[in-house]
Amino acid sequence: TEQQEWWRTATIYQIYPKSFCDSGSQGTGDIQGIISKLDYLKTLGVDAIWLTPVYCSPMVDNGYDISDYYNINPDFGTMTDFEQLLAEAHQKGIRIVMDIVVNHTSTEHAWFKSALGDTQSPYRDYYIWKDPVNGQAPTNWESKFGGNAWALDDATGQYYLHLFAKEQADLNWENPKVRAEVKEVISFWAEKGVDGFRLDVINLISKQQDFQNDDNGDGRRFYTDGPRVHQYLQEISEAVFQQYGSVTVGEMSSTTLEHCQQYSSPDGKELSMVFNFHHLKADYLNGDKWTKAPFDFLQLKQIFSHWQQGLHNKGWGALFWCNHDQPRVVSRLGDDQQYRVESAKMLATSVHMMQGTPYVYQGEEIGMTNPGYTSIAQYRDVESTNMYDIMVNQQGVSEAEMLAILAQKSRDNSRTPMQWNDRKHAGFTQGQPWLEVAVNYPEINAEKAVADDDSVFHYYRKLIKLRKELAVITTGDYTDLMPEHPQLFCYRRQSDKQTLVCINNYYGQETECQLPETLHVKQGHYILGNYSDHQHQVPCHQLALKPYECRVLL
Ligand code: TEU
Repeated sequence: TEQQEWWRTATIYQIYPKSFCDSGSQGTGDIQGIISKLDYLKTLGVDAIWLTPVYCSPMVDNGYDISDYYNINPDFGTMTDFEQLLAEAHQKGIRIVMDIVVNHTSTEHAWFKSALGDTQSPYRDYYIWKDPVNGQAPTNWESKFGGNAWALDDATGQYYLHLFAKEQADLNWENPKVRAEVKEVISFWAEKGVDGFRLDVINLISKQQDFQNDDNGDGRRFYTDGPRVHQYLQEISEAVFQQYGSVTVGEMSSTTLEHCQQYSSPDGKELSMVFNFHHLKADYLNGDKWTKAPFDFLQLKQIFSHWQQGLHNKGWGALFWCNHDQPRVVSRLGDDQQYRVESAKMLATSVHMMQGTPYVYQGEEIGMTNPGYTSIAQYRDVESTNMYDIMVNQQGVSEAEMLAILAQKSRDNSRTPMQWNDRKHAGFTQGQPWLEVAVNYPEINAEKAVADDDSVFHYYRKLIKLRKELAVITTGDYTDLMPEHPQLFCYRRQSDKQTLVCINNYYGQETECQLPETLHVKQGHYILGNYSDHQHQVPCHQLALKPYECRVLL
Protein backbone atom coordinates (compact mmCIF):
# COMPACT_ATOMS: atom_id res chain seq x y z
CA THR A 1 0.00 0.00 0.00
CA GLU A 2 0.93 3.67 -0.33
CA GLN A 3 1.47 3.89 3.43
CA GLN A 4 4.18 1.24 3.26
CA GLU A 5 5.79 2.92 0.31
CA TRP A 6 6.64 6.22 1.95
CA TRP A 7 10.21 5.59 0.85
CA ARG A 8 9.48 6.23 -2.82
CA THR A 9 9.30 9.98 -2.21
CA ALA A 10 11.69 10.01 0.72
CA THR A 11 15.29 11.10 1.19
CA ILE A 12 17.42 9.12 3.63
CA TYR A 13 20.33 10.57 5.60
CA GLN A 14 23.26 8.32 6.43
CA ILE A 15 24.98 8.68 9.79
CA TYR A 16 28.39 7.18 10.49
CA PRO A 17 28.15 7.45 14.27
CA LYS A 18 31.86 7.33 15.04
CA SER A 19 32.36 10.54 13.05
CA PHE A 20 29.06 12.37 13.52
CA CYS A 21 28.94 14.04 16.92
CA ASP A 22 30.59 13.34 20.27
CA SER A 23 28.40 14.44 23.19
CA GLY A 24 31.47 14.32 25.45
CA SER A 25 35.24 14.16 25.20
CA GLN A 26 35.89 10.58 24.09
CA GLY A 27 36.90 11.69 20.59
CA THR A 28 34.38 9.38 18.90
CA GLY A 29 30.76 10.16 18.13
CA ASP A 30 27.90 8.66 20.12
CA ILE A 31 24.12 8.22 20.22
CA GLN A 32 23.53 11.23 22.49
CA GLY A 33 25.44 13.25 19.92
CA ILE A 34 23.02 12.08 17.23
CA ILE A 35 20.03 12.98 19.41
CA SER A 36 21.42 16.50 19.81
CA LYS A 37 21.40 16.93 16.02
CA LEU A 38 17.90 15.69 15.21
CA ASP A 39 16.62 19.24 14.80
CA TYR A 40 19.35 19.91 12.26
CA LEU A 41 18.16 16.86 10.28
CA LYS A 42 14.56 17.99 10.64
CA THR A 43 15.55 21.36 9.12
CA LEU A 44 17.22 19.56 6.25
CA GLY A 45 13.95 17.73 5.70
CA VAL A 46 15.07 14.12 5.53
CA ASP A 47 12.54 11.36 6.16
CA ALA A 48 14.79 8.74 7.69
CA ILE A 49 18.21 8.06 9.11
CA TRP A 50 20.31 5.09 8.07
CA LEU A 51 22.50 4.39 11.04
CA THR A 52 25.66 2.40 10.27
CA PRO A 53 26.35 -0.35 12.85
CA VAL A 54 26.14 0.58 16.53
CA TYR A 55 26.20 -2.99 17.89
CA CYS A 56 28.94 -4.39 20.11
CA SER A 57 32.09 -4.69 18.07
CA PRO A 58 35.87 -4.72 18.47
CA MET A 59 35.75 -2.05 15.72
CA VAL A 60 38.36 -3.59 13.43
CA ASP A 61 36.09 -2.40 10.60
CA ASN A 62 34.25 0.30 12.59
CA GLY A 63 31.27 -1.85 13.53
CA TYR A 64 30.98 -3.99 10.39
CA ASP A 65 32.53 -6.67 12.59
CA ILE A 66 29.69 -7.40 15.03
CA SER A 67 30.40 -9.37 18.20
CA ASP A 68 26.88 -9.10 19.70
CA TYR A 69 23.80 -8.31 17.61
CA TYR A 70 21.59 -7.66 20.62
CA ASN A 71 23.50 -4.93 22.39
CA ILE A 72 24.83 -1.43 21.77
CA ASN A 73 28.56 -0.79 21.67
CA PRO A 74 29.35 1.05 24.94
CA ASP A 75 31.49 3.51 22.93
CA PHE A 76 28.22 4.72 21.38
CA GLY A 77 26.04 4.51 24.50
CA THR A 78 23.46 2.15 25.96
CA MET A 79 20.26 0.48 24.84
CA THR A 80 18.42 3.21 26.74
CA ASP A 81 20.19 5.83 24.62
CA PHE A 82 19.20 3.93 21.51
CA GLU A 83 15.56 3.73 22.59
CA GLN A 84 15.62 7.45 23.31
CA LEU A 85 16.99 8.12 19.83
CA LEU A 86 14.24 6.00 18.29
CA ALA A 87 11.51 7.74 20.29
CA GLU A 88 12.78 11.29 19.69
CA ALA A 89 13.35 10.67 15.99
CA HIS A 90 9.84 9.26 15.64
CA GLN A 91 8.42 12.24 17.48
CA LYS A 92 9.98 14.46 14.85
CA GLY A 93 8.71 12.28 12.03
CA ILE A 94 12.11 10.80 11.22
CA ARG A 95 12.35 7.05 10.73
CA ILE A 96 15.32 4.88 11.70
CA VAL A 97 16.92 2.33 9.39
CA MET A 98 19.50 0.06 11.03
CA ASP A 99 22.48 -1.49 9.31
CA ILE A 100 22.45 -5.30 9.48
CA VAL A 101 25.69 -7.14 8.81
CA VAL A 102 24.94 -10.82 8.39
CA ASN A 103 27.31 -11.98 5.67
CA HIS A 104 29.89 -12.26 8.44
CA THR A 105 30.41 -11.76 12.15
CA SER A 106 33.38 -10.56 14.13
CA THR A 107 35.77 -13.33 15.15
CA GLU A 108 35.04 -12.01 18.67
CA HIS A 109 31.40 -13.13 18.37
CA ALA A 110 30.52 -15.92 20.86
CA TRP A 111 29.58 -18.22 17.95
CA PHE A 112 32.98 -17.89 16.36
CA LYS A 113 34.85 -18.17 19.64
CA SER A 114 33.10 -21.46 20.27
CA ALA A 115 33.68 -22.65 16.71
CA LEU A 116 37.37 -21.83 16.52
CA GLY A 117 39.62 -24.74 17.33
CA ASP A 118 36.75 -27.15 17.96
CA THR A 119 35.26 -29.25 15.17
CA GLN A 120 32.66 -30.56 17.66
CA SER A 121 31.36 -27.12 18.65
CA PRO A 122 27.61 -26.68 18.01
CA TYR A 123 28.62 -23.45 16.28
CA ARG A 124 31.33 -24.91 14.06
CA ASP A 125 28.93 -25.19 11.13
CA TYR A 126 27.86 -21.53 11.52
CA TYR A 127 31.00 -20.66 9.55
CA ILE A 128 32.69 -21.95 6.41
CA TRP A 129 35.58 -24.34 7.08
CA LYS A 130 37.68 -26.17 4.51
CA ASP A 131 40.71 -28.45 4.61
CA PRO A 132 43.91 -27.16 3.07
CA VAL A 133 44.68 -28.08 -0.54
CA ASN A 134 48.32 -29.13 -1.10
CA GLY A 135 49.15 -27.63 2.26
CA GLN A 136 47.77 -24.26 1.19
CA ALA A 137 44.59 -22.21 1.42
CA PRO A 138 41.61 -24.12 -0.09
CA THR A 139 41.13 -21.63 -2.97
CA ASN A 140 42.89 -18.58 -4.38
CA TRP A 141 39.97 -16.27 -3.62
CA GLU A 142 41.02 -12.79 -2.58
CA SER A 143 39.78 -10.81 0.38
CA LYS A 144 38.16 -7.49 -0.57
CA PHE A 145 40.66 -5.87 1.78
CA GLY A 146 43.70 -7.55 0.20
CA GLY A 147 45.41 -10.94 0.57
CA ASN A 148 43.93 -14.45 0.49
CA ALA A 149 40.35 -14.84 1.73
CA TRP A 150 41.08 -17.86 3.96
CA ALA A 151 42.66 -17.88 7.41
CA LEU A 152 44.08 -20.93 9.18
CA ASP A 153 42.62 -22.32 12.39
CA ASP A 154 45.86 -23.74 13.86
CA ALA A 155 44.20 -26.09 16.33
CA THR A 156 42.14 -27.98 13.72
CA GLY A 157 44.25 -27.41 10.61
CA GLN A 158 41.23 -26.13 8.70
CA TYR A 159 40.73 -22.72 7.12
CA TYR A 160 37.74 -20.36 7.53
CA LEU A 161 36.52 -18.00 4.84
CA HIS A 162 36.66 -14.21 5.27
CA LEU A 163 35.70 -12.15 2.23
CA PHE A 164 36.66 -9.01 4.19
CA ALA A 165 39.17 -8.66 7.07
CA LYS A 166 40.41 -11.87 8.75
CA GLU A 167 38.53 -10.65 11.85
CA GLN A 168 35.26 -10.88 9.83
CA ALA A 169 34.39 -14.56 9.37
CA ASP A 170 31.76 -15.40 6.73
CA LEU A 171 28.61 -17.08 8.04
CA ASN A 172 27.49 -20.37 6.51
CA TRP A 173 24.03 -19.56 5.16
CA GLU A 174 23.60 -23.16 3.97
CA ASN A 175 23.03 -23.97 7.63
CA PRO A 176 19.33 -23.41 8.46
CA LYS A 177 20.29 -22.54 12.05
CA VAL A 178 22.22 -19.53 10.77
CA ARG A 179 19.19 -18.36 8.81
CA ALA A 180 17.00 -18.79 11.89
CA GLU A 181 19.45 -16.70 13.96
CA VAL A 182 19.41 -13.94 11.35
CA LYS A 183 15.61 -13.80 11.40
CA GLU A 184 15.70 -13.58 15.16
CA VAL A 185 18.22 -10.74 15.15
CA ILE A 186 16.25 -8.70 12.65
CA SER A 187 12.93 -9.38 14.41
CA PHE A 188 14.45 -8.19 17.68
CA TRP A 189 15.14 -4.74 16.20
CA ALA A 190 11.92 -4.59 14.20
CA GLU A 191 10.04 -5.41 17.40
CA LYS A 192 11.71 -2.43 19.08
CA GLY A 193 10.17 -0.20 16.45
CA VAL A 194 13.03 0.20 14.00
CA ASP A 195 11.53 1.14 10.61
CA GLY A 196 13.87 -0.64 8.27
CA PHE A 197 17.17 -2.23 7.48
CA ARG A 198 20.18 -1.67 5.27
CA LEU A 199 21.62 -5.10 4.55
CA ASP A 200 25.39 -5.11 4.25
CA VAL A 201 26.85 -6.97 1.21
CA ILE A 202 23.69 -9.04 1.17
CA ASN A 203 24.26 -10.41 -2.35
CA LEU A 204 27.37 -12.27 -1.14
CA ILE A 205 25.64 -14.57 1.36
CA SER A 206 25.15 -17.61 -0.90
CA LYS A 207 28.42 -19.23 -1.92
CA GLN A 208 28.70 -21.74 -4.73
CA GLN A 209 29.35 -24.91 -2.76
CA ASP A 210 32.13 -26.53 -4.78
CA PHE A 211 34.72 -23.94 -3.66
CA GLN A 212 36.91 -23.98 -6.75
CA ASN A 213 39.94 -21.95 -7.67
CA ASP A 214 39.27 -18.90 -9.80
CA ASP A 215 41.79 -19.11 -12.59
CA ASN A 216 40.87 -15.77 -14.08
CA GLY A 217 39.62 -13.68 -11.20
CA ASP A 218 39.53 -13.10 -7.48
CA GLY A 219 36.73 -15.59 -6.74
CA ARG A 220 33.84 -13.14 -6.70
CA ARG A 221 31.95 -14.97 -9.45
CA PHE A 222 31.53 -17.94 -7.07
CA TYR A 223 29.66 -15.97 -4.43
CA THR A 224 28.29 -12.73 -6.00
CA ASP A 225 24.51 -13.03 -6.53
CA GLY A 226 25.07 -16.68 -5.61
CA PRO A 227 22.85 -19.73 -6.28
CA ARG A 228 20.43 -19.44 -3.33
CA VAL A 229 20.54 -15.70 -2.58
CA HIS A 230 17.00 -14.98 -3.82
CA GLN A 231 15.59 -17.88 -1.85
CA TYR A 232 17.29 -16.68 1.35
CA LEU A 233 16.02 -13.13 0.90
CA GLN A 234 12.48 -14.32 0.22
CA GLU A 235 12.58 -16.37 3.41
CA ILE A 236 13.62 -13.40 5.58
CA SER A 237 11.27 -11.06 3.80
CA GLU A 238 8.29 -13.29 4.42
CA ALA A 239 9.24 -14.05 8.01
CA VAL A 240 10.25 -10.53 9.05
CA PHE A 241 10.17 -7.61 6.60
CA GLN A 242 6.64 -8.19 5.37
CA GLN A 243 5.38 -8.82 8.90
CA TYR A 244 6.68 -5.50 10.17
CA GLY A 245 6.36 -3.44 6.99
CA SER A 246 10.08 -2.68 7.14
CA VAL A 247 11.78 -0.71 4.40
CA THR A 248 14.85 -2.57 3.17
CA VAL A 249 17.84 -1.60 1.11
CA GLY A 250 20.32 -4.23 0.03
CA GLU A 251 23.92 -3.30 -0.53
CA MET A 252 24.85 -5.18 -3.70
CA SER A 253 28.51 -5.68 -4.45
CA SER A 254 29.44 -6.12 -8.18
CA THR A 255 25.86 -7.07 -9.00
CA THR A 256 23.89 -7.05 -12.27
CA LEU A 257 20.74 -5.24 -13.37
CA GLU A 258 18.91 -8.55 -13.84
CA HIS A 259 19.54 -9.61 -10.26
CA CYS A 260 18.61 -6.16 -8.95
CA GLN A 261 15.30 -6.28 -10.81
CA GLN A 262 14.53 -9.39 -8.82
CA TYR A 263 15.90 -8.14 -5.47
CA SER A 264 13.80 -4.96 -5.67
CA SER A 265 10.85 -6.15 -7.73
CA PRO A 266 7.58 -4.21 -7.11
CA ASP A 267 6.01 -7.51 -6.01
CA GLY A 268 7.80 -6.88 -2.67
CA LYS A 269 8.96 -10.47 -2.23
CA GLU A 270 12.58 -9.60 -1.47
CA LEU A 271 13.68 -6.01 -0.75
CA SER A 272 12.38 -2.47 -1.20
CA MET A 273 15.46 -1.23 -3.05
CA VAL A 274 19.09 -1.78 -3.90
CA PHE A 275 22.41 0.02 -3.83
CA ASN A 276 24.72 -0.72 -6.71
CA PHE A 277 28.15 0.79 -7.26
CA HIS A 278 28.78 0.63 -10.98
CA HIS A 279 28.60 4.42 -11.43
CA LEU A 280 31.30 4.79 -8.78
CA LYS A 281 33.74 2.70 -10.78
CA ALA A 282 33.99 5.23 -13.63
CA ASP A 283 37.29 6.34 -12.08
CA TYR A 284 38.75 2.86 -11.61
CA LEU A 285 41.43 2.01 -14.17
CA ASN A 286 40.50 -1.36 -15.75
CA GLY A 287 38.28 -2.08 -12.78
CA ASP A 288 41.10 -1.57 -10.27
CA LYS A 289 40.23 0.76 -7.41
CA TRP A 290 43.86 1.18 -6.31
CA THR A 291 44.86 3.43 -9.18
CA LYS A 292 44.82 7.15 -9.72
CA ALA A 293 42.54 7.80 -12.64
CA PRO A 294 40.24 10.54 -13.95
CA PHE A 295 36.59 9.55 -14.34
CA ASP A 296 35.19 8.45 -17.67
CA PHE A 297 32.28 10.87 -18.20
CA LEU A 298 30.61 9.08 -21.12
CA GLN A 299 30.79 5.79 -19.28
CA LEU A 300 29.26 7.38 -16.19
CA LYS A 301 26.25 8.53 -18.22
CA GLN A 302 25.87 5.14 -19.88
CA ILE A 303 25.80 3.43 -16.51
CA PHE A 304 23.11 5.78 -15.22
CA SER A 305 20.98 5.18 -18.33
CA HIS A 306 21.38 1.42 -18.03
CA TRP A 307 20.15 1.44 -14.43
CA GLN A 308 17.52 4.17 -14.69
CA GLN A 309 15.88 2.50 -17.69
CA GLY A 310 16.41 -1.03 -16.45
CA LEU A 311 14.80 -0.46 -13.05
CA HIS A 312 11.88 1.64 -14.35
CA ASN A 313 8.70 -0.25 -13.35
CA LYS A 314 10.86 -3.32 -12.63
CA GLY A 315 12.66 -2.43 -9.43
CA TRP A 316 13.84 0.47 -7.30
CA GLY A 317 17.32 1.89 -6.78
CA ALA A 318 19.05 4.06 -4.23
CA LEU A 319 20.46 7.33 -5.65
CA PHE A 320 23.78 8.35 -4.16
CA TRP A 321 27.33 9.57 -4.65
CA CYS A 322 28.62 9.35 -1.11
CA ASN A 323 28.80 6.93 1.76
CA HIS A 324 31.35 5.89 4.37
CA ASP A 325 33.23 3.77 1.79
CA GLN A 326 33.54 6.41 -0.92
CA PRO A 327 35.62 9.57 -1.22
CA ARG A 328 33.77 12.89 -1.09
CA VAL A 329 32.03 13.52 -4.41
CA VAL A 330 32.88 17.22 -4.61
CA SER A 331 36.57 16.27 -4.52
CA ARG A 332 36.03 13.29 -6.79
CA LEU A 333 33.87 14.61 -9.66
CA GLY A 334 33.53 18.30 -8.85
CA ASP A 335 35.94 21.09 -7.98
CA ASP A 336 36.56 21.29 -4.24
CA GLN A 337 38.26 24.70 -4.54
CA GLN A 338 36.98 27.56 -6.73
CA TYR A 339 33.66 25.95 -7.69
CA ARG A 340 33.05 23.90 -4.58
CA VAL A 341 29.57 25.25 -3.91
CA GLU A 342 28.48 25.23 -7.57
CA SER A 343 29.79 21.75 -8.26
CA ALA A 344 28.38 20.29 -5.03
CA LYS A 345 24.94 21.60 -5.99
CA MET A 346 25.24 20.39 -9.57
CA LEU A 347 26.29 16.88 -8.53
CA ALA A 348 23.42 16.70 -6.06
CA THR A 349 20.95 17.85 -8.71
CA SER A 350 22.08 15.31 -11.25
CA VAL A 351 21.24 12.36 -9.00
CA HIS A 352 18.31 13.82 -7.05
CA MET A 353 16.28 14.36 -10.23
CA MET A 354 16.55 10.67 -11.15
CA GLN A 355 14.10 7.91 -10.24
CA GLY A 356 14.84 6.18 -6.95
CA THR A 357 15.43 7.10 -3.32
CA PRO A 358 18.24 9.58 -2.65
CA TYR A 359 20.71 9.01 0.18
CA VAL A 360 22.65 11.91 1.65
CA TYR A 361 25.79 11.02 3.58
CA GLN A 362 26.66 13.20 6.59
CA GLY A 363 28.61 16.27 5.50
CA GLU A 364 27.61 15.94 1.85
CA GLU A 365 24.81 18.45 2.51
CA ILE A 366 27.40 21.11 3.38
CA GLY A 367 29.82 20.16 0.59
CA MET A 368 32.51 18.56 2.76
CA THR A 369 35.70 17.61 0.90
CA ASN A 370 38.42 14.96 1.11
CA PRO A 371 40.88 15.97 3.85
CA GLY A 372 44.02 15.71 1.70
CA TYR A 373 46.03 13.62 4.15
CA THR A 374 49.75 13.42 3.33
CA SER A 375 51.03 10.74 5.72
CA ILE A 376 50.08 7.10 6.28
CA ALA A 377 49.98 7.86 10.01
CA GLN A 378 46.82 9.89 9.44
CA TYR A 379 44.84 6.90 8.14
CA ARG A 380 42.82 4.51 10.34
CA ASP A 381 40.81 2.42 7.84
CA VAL A 382 41.68 -1.29 7.82
CA GLU A 383 41.36 -1.46 4.02
CA SER A 384 43.66 1.55 3.53
CA THR A 385 46.35 0.34 5.90
CA ASN A 386 46.18 -3.21 4.48
CA MET A 387 46.53 -1.94 0.91
CA TYR A 388 49.38 0.35 1.90
CA ASP A 389 51.21 -2.61 3.39
CA ILE A 390 50.58 -4.82 0.35
CA MET A 391 51.38 -2.25 -2.31
CA VAL A 392 54.32 -0.46 -0.68
CA ASN A 393 55.94 -3.21 1.39
CA GLN A 394 55.19 -6.19 -0.86
CA GLN A 395 54.70 -4.84 -4.39
CA GLY A 396 57.22 -2.03 -4.32
CA VAL A 397 54.90 0.86 -5.16
CA SER A 398 56.60 4.08 -4.01
CA GLU A 399 55.33 5.67 -0.84
CA ALA A 400 54.59 8.95 -2.62
CA GLU A 401 52.54 7.17 -5.28
CA MET A 402 50.57 5.20 -2.70
CA LEU A 403 49.84 8.30 -0.64
CA ALA A 404 48.55 10.01 -3.78
CA ILE A 405 46.28 7.02 -4.47
CA LEU A 406 45.01 6.95 -0.88
CA ALA A 407 44.34 10.69 -0.95
CA GLN A 408 42.03 10.02 -3.88
CA LYS A 409 40.56 6.60 -2.99
CA SER A 410 40.75 5.86 0.73
CA ARG A 411 37.54 5.29 2.65
CA ASP A 412 38.85 7.62 5.35
CA ASN A 413 38.22 10.53 2.96
CA SER A 414 34.57 10.39 3.96
CA ARG A 415 35.08 9.37 7.57
CA THR A 416 36.65 12.56 8.87
CA PRO A 417 34.64 14.16 11.68
CA MET A 418 31.52 16.08 10.73
CA GLN A 419 32.26 19.80 10.60
CA TRP A 420 29.68 21.48 12.82
CA ASN A 421 31.19 24.92 13.41
CA ASP A 422 34.45 26.91 13.32
CA ARG A 423 35.43 26.20 16.90
CA LYS A 424 37.99 23.66 18.13
CA HIS A 425 37.87 20.30 16.28
CA ALA A 426 34.99 21.71 14.24
CA GLY A 427 32.69 21.28 17.24
CA PHE A 428 32.79 17.51 16.79
CA THR A 429 34.24 16.68 20.23
CA GLN A 430 35.57 18.20 23.43
CA GLY A 431 38.39 15.67 23.30
CA GLN A 432 40.88 14.50 20.69
CA PRO A 433 39.17 13.32 17.47
CA TRP A 434 39.89 9.69 16.50
CA LEU A 435 40.58 10.80 12.91
CA GLU A 436 41.91 14.23 11.94
CA VAL A 437 39.37 16.89 11.05
CA ALA A 438 39.83 18.40 7.55
CA VAL A 439 41.66 21.72 7.86
CA ASN A 440 38.99 23.61 5.90
CA TYR A 441 36.44 23.42 8.73
CA PRO A 442 36.55 27.16 9.57
CA GLU A 443 35.17 27.75 6.06
CA ILE A 444 33.06 24.61 5.55
CA ASN A 445 30.80 23.84 8.49
CA ALA A 446 27.13 23.28 9.27
CA GLU A 447 26.65 26.43 11.34
CA LYS A 448 27.85 28.61 8.48
CA ALA A 449 25.86 26.67 5.91
CA VAL A 450 22.60 26.95 7.83
CA ALA A 451 23.10 30.72 8.20
CA ASP A 452 23.71 31.23 4.46
CA ASP A 453 20.65 31.08 2.17
CA ASP A 454 22.82 30.28 -0.86
CA SER A 455 24.64 27.39 0.78
CA VAL A 456 24.81 23.80 -0.37
CA PHE A 457 22.69 22.95 2.70
CA HIS A 458 19.73 25.07 1.65
CA TYR A 459 20.03 23.75 -1.87
CA TYR A 460 19.69 20.17 -0.58
CA ARG A 461 16.60 21.28 1.34
CA LYS A 462 15.07 22.41 -1.93
CA LEU A 463 15.91 19.15 -3.70
CA ILE A 464 14.42 17.10 -0.89
CA LYS A 465 11.25 19.21 -0.93
CA LEU A 466 10.92 19.17 -4.72
CA ARG A 467 10.81 15.37 -4.74
CA LYS A 468 7.67 15.52 -2.61
CA GLU A 469 6.04 18.17 -4.80
CA LEU A 470 6.72 16.92 -8.33
CA ALA A 471 5.34 13.48 -9.06
CA VAL A 472 7.38 13.16 -12.26
CA ILE A 473 10.57 12.81 -10.18
CA THR A 474 9.14 9.67 -8.58
CA THR A 475 7.24 8.22 -11.51
CA GLY A 476 8.63 9.51 -14.80
CA ASP A 477 10.71 7.54 -17.26
CA TYR A 478 14.29 8.49 -18.09
CA THR A 479 16.04 9.42 -21.34
CA ASP A 480 19.56 10.74 -21.71
CA LEU A 481 19.18 13.55 -24.27
CA MET A 482 22.91 13.92 -25.00
CA PRO A 483 24.72 10.66 -24.30
CA GLU A 484 27.68 11.72 -26.48
CA HIS A 485 28.12 15.26 -25.19
CA PRO A 486 31.62 15.51 -23.69
CA GLN A 487 30.66 18.05 -21.03
CA LEU A 488 26.91 18.00 -20.43
CA PHE A 489 24.77 15.48 -18.63
CA CYS A 490 21.26 16.32 -19.80
CA TYR A 491 18.34 13.99 -19.23
CA ARG A 492 14.57 14.09 -19.47
CA ARG A 493 12.03 12.66 -17.05
CA GLN A 494 8.65 12.10 -18.61
CA SER A 495 5.30 11.14 -17.12
CA ASP A 496 1.78 11.38 -18.57
CA LYS A 497 1.41 14.90 -17.26
CA GLN A 498 4.87 16.36 -16.77
CA THR A 499 8.20 16.73 -18.54
CA LEU A 500 11.26 17.55 -16.50
CA VAL A 501 14.66 18.31 -18.00
CA CYS A 502 17.78 18.23 -15.86
CA ILE A 503 20.87 19.89 -17.40
CA ASN A 504 24.27 19.57 -15.75
CA ASN A 505 27.62 20.94 -16.82
CA TYR A 506 30.21 18.58 -15.32
CA TYR A 507 33.19 20.82 -16.09
CA GLY A 508 34.75 24.15 -15.13
CA GLN A 509 34.34 25.60 -18.64
CA GLU A 510 31.27 27.28 -20.08
CA THR A 511 29.35 25.45 -22.76
CA GLU A 512 26.29 25.67 -24.99
CA CYS A 513 23.34 23.38 -24.52
CA GLN A 514 21.35 22.76 -27.68
CA LEU A 515 18.02 21.25 -26.66
CA PRO A 516 15.84 19.21 -29.04
CA GLU A 517 13.41 21.34 -31.13
CA THR A 518 10.46 19.81 -29.33
CA LEU A 519 11.51 21.34 -26.03
CA HIS A 520 10.63 25.02 -25.91
CA VAL A 521 12.23 26.65 -22.93
CA LYS A 522 10.21 29.61 -21.74
CA GLN A 523 10.03 31.86 -18.76
CA GLY A 524 8.36 29.95 -15.96
CA HIS A 525 9.91 26.64 -16.90
CA TYR A 526 12.96 27.17 -14.75
CA ILE A 527 12.44 25.67 -11.31
CA LEU A 528 15.90 25.22 -9.81
CA GLY A 529 19.57 25.89 -10.53
CA ASN A 530 22.88 26.78 -8.95
CA TYR A 531 23.36 30.26 -10.46
CA SER A 532 20.91 33.02 -9.73
CA ASP A 533 21.02 35.02 -12.99
CA HIS A 534 19.18 32.66 -15.32
CA GLN A 535 17.46 34.26 -18.29
CA HIS A 536 14.69 32.44 -20.13
CA GLN A 537 12.74 35.49 -21.27
CA VAL A 538 12.46 34.37 -24.87
CA PRO A 539 11.43 30.87 -25.88
CA CYS A 540 14.61 29.12 -26.99
CA HIS A 541 16.40 25.82 -27.51
CA GLN A 542 19.90 27.01 -26.90
CA LEU A 543 21.19 27.76 -23.42
CA ALA A 544 24.60 29.02 -22.30
CA LEU A 545 25.85 27.12 -19.28
CA LYS A 546 28.38 28.49 -16.80
CA PRO A 547 31.08 26.37 -15.09
CA TYR A 548 29.40 23.48 -13.24
CA GLU A 549 26.02 25.06 -13.88
CA CYS A 550 22.87 23.00 -13.54
CA ARG A 551 19.28 23.82 -14.36
CA VAL A 552 16.06 21.98 -13.79
CA LEU A 553 13.25 22.84 -16.20
CA LEU A 554 9.65 21.75 -15.97
O1 TEU B 1 31.02 -2.63 2.05
C1 TEU B 1 31.06 -3.56 1.04
C2 TEU B 1 32.00 -3.32 -0.07
O2 TEU B 1 32.23 -4.20 -0.85
C3 TEU B 1 32.63 -2.01 -0.17
O3 TEU B 1 32.01 -0.91 -0.58
C4 TEU B 1 34.00 -2.01 0.28
O4 TEU B 1 34.22 -1.01 1.22
C5 TEU B 1 34.87 -1.79 -0.93
O5 TEU B 1 34.75 -2.91 -1.75
C6 TEU B 1 36.28 -1.64 -0.55
O6 TEU B 1 37.02 -1.36 -1.71
C7 TEU B 1 30.34 -2.93 3.20
C8 TEU B 1 30.43 -1.77 4.16
O7 TEU B 1 29.79 -0.65 3.62
C9 TEU B 1 31.87 -1.54 4.49
O8 TEU B 1 32.08 -0.41 5.30
C10 TEU B 1 32.38 -2.79 5.17
O9 TEU B 1 33.76 -2.68 5.39
C11 TEU B 1 32.12 -4.05 4.33
O10 TEU B 1 30.81 -4.10 3.83
C12 TEU B 1 32.31 -5.28 5.17
O11 TEU B 1 31.30 -5.40 6.10
